[in-house]
Amino acid sequence: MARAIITAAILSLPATLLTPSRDMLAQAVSGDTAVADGEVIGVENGEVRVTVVARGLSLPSALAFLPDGRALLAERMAGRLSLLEPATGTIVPLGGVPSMHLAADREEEGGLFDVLVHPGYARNGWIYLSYSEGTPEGNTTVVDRARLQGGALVARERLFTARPYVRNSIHFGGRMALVDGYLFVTVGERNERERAQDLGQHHGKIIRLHQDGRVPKDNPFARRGGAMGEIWSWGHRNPQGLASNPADGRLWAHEHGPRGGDEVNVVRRGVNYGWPIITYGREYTGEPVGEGLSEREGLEQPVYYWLPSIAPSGMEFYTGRAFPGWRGSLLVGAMSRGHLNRLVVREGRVLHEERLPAGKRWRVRLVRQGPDGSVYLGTDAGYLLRLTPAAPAQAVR
Ligand SMILES: [Ca+2]
Repeated sequence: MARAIITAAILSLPATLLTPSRDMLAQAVSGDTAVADGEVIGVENGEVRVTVVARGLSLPSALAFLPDGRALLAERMAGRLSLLEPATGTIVPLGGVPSMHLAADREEEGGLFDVLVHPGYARNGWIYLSYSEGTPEGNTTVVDRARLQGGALVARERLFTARPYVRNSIHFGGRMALVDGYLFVTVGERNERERAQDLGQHHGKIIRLHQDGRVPKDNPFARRGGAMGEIWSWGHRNPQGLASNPADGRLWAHEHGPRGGDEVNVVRRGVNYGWPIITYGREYTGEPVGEGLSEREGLEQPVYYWLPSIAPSGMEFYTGRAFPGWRGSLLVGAMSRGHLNRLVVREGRVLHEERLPAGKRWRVRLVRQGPDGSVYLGTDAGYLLRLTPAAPAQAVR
C-alpha cells in the first residue's frame, strides 16, 4: 500500500485573526460537510472555536494520545495508522501496520476501526488496534497489540479473532476500551441478526479479555459448554462506541439501530441487550422488526435511544478543564445527523441531550479528548477538528 506523507494544514494565526469572516461561514454552510477553520460556534452555555488540524483524511476513525503529546491517528478507509503532531497537524504514517480487509467502497465498512494507547504505556509500551481481516469471501473483526519503535509497529501479537469469518463487509463493531486491566471489544452482528442471540459465536457481542488476550475465568460464559468464553454481553446490533465512566466505573456502549432505535446501554456482565428480538427501530422498508416488540422480560432496555437515528460513532466521557460545563458528559459522534452529541448522565441514566453545533452536516465518526481538555472530532469529509473555548477567560460553563 502506498504510504504517502501527508502534510496537513498548519494553523499559526494569532487568535485575533480567527474571528470567522462571512466568507468562512458561507463556506461552512454551503457545502454540507465543509468546515471553516477558526469558526466560532454557539453551544448551550458558551462559544466554541473550531480549528482544522488536518484535512483530506480517509474516514478518520480513532485518535489515541501518547504521553509525549503526539497522537496515533487511525484512518478506517485506508487502513492507515499515523503519528500526528497536534500542534502542527503534521502526519507521518507508521510502518509495520498489518494488512487489512479494506472497504471496496463507502457502502462497505471494513478497515482500521480503533486504536488505544495502554494507560501504562510509559512502562509497557503497548498499543492496541482493531481492524477487519480476511477477504470478501471470509472476514472478521480482530484485535492486535504491538509496540512502537522507530516509526513502525513491532512485536505485534494477536489478542482476539471474532469467530466465525463472515462473507459480507458490514457491521464489524470494532471499538475497544481498556478498563482496570481488562480489554473490552465490541463486535457487530455482521448484518446477520440471529448471530446476536447465538452464544456460540462472537458476532453481536461485547467481549471481555485480560489485557494480554487471555479469557478471564469469571466471564459469564467461560464455563458453559457451547458458548464462547470471551463474551461479556450479547444481543447487540452494531456497537461503535465504548467508554467507561471514570466517575463510577460503569461501562457504556452505543449501537446502531436499523431505521431508528440507535441505543445507549450500560453494559453489564452476562446481560442480553435484545437485538433482534426487541428494538425501537424498524426495518429500512418501514416494516416492524420481527414481532415488532420493543420490550420483553429477560431482555435489557437501553438507557437511552434515538428515534430517528443519529448513527452514533465514537464515545468519550469528558473530564477536561477546558470546558467545565461539559465535565462528566458523555460525548458521542453522530454521522447521519452530522453533529457532536453531548449527553448529561447521572447514576447510569441520561438526563439531557445537546446536539452541537446545530445545522452542520459533519458526520462525526471520531470523538477524543486531548490532553489539554480540547475535544478532537474526525469527520467523514476527512477533517480532524479541535474544539477549544472561544475565549480562554470565558470557558464554556
Ligand atoms: Ca437493545
